[in-house]
Amino acid sequence: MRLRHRLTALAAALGVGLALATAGTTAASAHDALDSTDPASGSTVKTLSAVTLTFSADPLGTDGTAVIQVIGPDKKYYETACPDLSGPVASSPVALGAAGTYEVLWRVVSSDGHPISGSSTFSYAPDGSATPAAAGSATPACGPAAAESTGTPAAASDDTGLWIGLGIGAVVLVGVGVGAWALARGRRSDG
Ligand SMILES: [Cu+2]
Repeated sequence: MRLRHRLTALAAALGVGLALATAGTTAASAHDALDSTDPASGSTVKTLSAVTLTFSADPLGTDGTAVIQVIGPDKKYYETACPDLSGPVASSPVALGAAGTYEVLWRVVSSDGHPISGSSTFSYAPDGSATPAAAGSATPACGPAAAESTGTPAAASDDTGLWIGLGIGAVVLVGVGVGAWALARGRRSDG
């Protein structure tokens, strides 16, 4: 009898913990996702007039919340304006400089109201001298100077909700488990 009570309490505690962890996962997955980038991450282009990001839903607002920065091999900024948002597409004009590896940093407000961000790289290999190299700018044309321009994938912040959910679930699981154990122990000493 007593053992069955304890097992029932333990099963209930596990259920509550799992339910909370699952709730956290569901909330996190409501963020919009980046479906594609142009240029594609890791690709090489000969010419480029814009960087375009396509999301799984429409990002919110145009009032400075959407940022795309394009950083050249010389660490200068080569985007020439903030992105235009059109449905799920955010597109920024660029004028690239020297050949080399360029990093794209982006941040938008997901349609669920949460900021999401990420980065990718592409290579620029212009064909001869057909396109004059732009000078770039020491300061970004769009958004604040990037503290995250060292290549740290900001996309990791997408998972914050998931980890908070799992953390809360684990804490509750332990708490309820300890409570159930104490309760079962109390009953045992009563009997
Ligand atoms: Cu979200």
